[in-house]
Amino acid sequence: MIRLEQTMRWYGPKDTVSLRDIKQSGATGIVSALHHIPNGEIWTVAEIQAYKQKIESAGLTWSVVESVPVHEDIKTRAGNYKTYIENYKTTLKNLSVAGIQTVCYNFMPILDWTRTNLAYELQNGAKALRFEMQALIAFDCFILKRPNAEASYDKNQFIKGAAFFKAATEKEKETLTKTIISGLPGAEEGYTLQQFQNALDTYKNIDEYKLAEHLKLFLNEIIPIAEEQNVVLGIHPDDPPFPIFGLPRVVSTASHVQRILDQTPSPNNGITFCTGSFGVRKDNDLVKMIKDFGNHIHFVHLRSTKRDTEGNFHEANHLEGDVPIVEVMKELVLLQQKRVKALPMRPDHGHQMLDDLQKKTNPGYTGIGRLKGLAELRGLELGIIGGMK
Ligand code: DNO
Repeated sequence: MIRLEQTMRWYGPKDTVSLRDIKQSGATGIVSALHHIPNGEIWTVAEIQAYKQKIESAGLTWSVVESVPVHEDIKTRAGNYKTYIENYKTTLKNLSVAGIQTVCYNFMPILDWTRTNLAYELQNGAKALRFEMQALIAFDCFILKRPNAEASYDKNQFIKGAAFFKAATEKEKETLTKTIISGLPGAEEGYTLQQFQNALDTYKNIDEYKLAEHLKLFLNEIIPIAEEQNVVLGIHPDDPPFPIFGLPRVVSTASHVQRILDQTPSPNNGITFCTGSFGVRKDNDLVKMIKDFGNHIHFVHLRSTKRDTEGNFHEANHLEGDVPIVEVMKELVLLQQKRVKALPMRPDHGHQMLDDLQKKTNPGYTGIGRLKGLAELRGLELGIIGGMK
């Protein structure tokens, strides 16, 4: 039976987790990007080849690009968006020339993934990433002071946010600000408070429908190139999968995904199935989503989150939390059997634990936490396959 391809994300030569470490984890594929190239610029064949060479000399394969970032001008359809779309097409062509044909991207306005606490201590002393609504509100209403921010929240939430702000020390406020707007690993962009407010202003007249339209117009241009170049594209869901800072969201639910697939019909137009992001919403039936969108799932992020009823969540152990990971894996094993090529998956995020607690690590991307996640996930997959024989 063909198994899922085990991959791990690598942030390039500056990553504290080396290619050799990843090799030792048992992963065979690397998920990476040319992080040093500014958003919107063309990735040349020479640069791509050199990076690929580095990965291959460690005995690994560059399986997935995560991400070719979509420039803000494309999302707002302003400024130089036409040039950036042309550049995007050229980058896809160049990647294909180098033999890299799975590309992950997202269409989240301004901020890539967002958390409010990067060191949430679990009962066992390990640290997890956490998103807390009251912290977000404290930042939005009292630190950023976004005009009319209060209207985005219900009264109870707002009161909790105000209390959170009141109790926070200056240092805590500073850390919170940095956590939200300085850019988490892979986000490629960070902002000052003023820059962030300016960026928010560019979305003043863009609601969900307009943003969905912008995504459609973008995909209508790049999918034909992807088809021609045999490149598959997987859009990553919004993280968190609900609006923040009054910004529109277009990849949070199953019906959002359906709209993306209907708007630009093509086998190359697909998704990165991130169980952690989609799984934060109770109304996302993950198993049904794999059944419904299977042919369009080009890449998988496996992790679990534990949510409460107030919009807070933290990253759980890979096999625990709210994601029905056993059922999800069963469905992925079935999906894999219908495919000719191995579907790349990576353990997403992981706790900071053991020796990594002493190290400076990329939030969510420690060596040991991800090694644990990957080991558990491949064991689960093998057990399921074994039970099917
Ligand atoms: C976070 C990641 C995201 C993801 C991008 C895809 O850990 O899952 O940053 O890479 O949203 O474009």
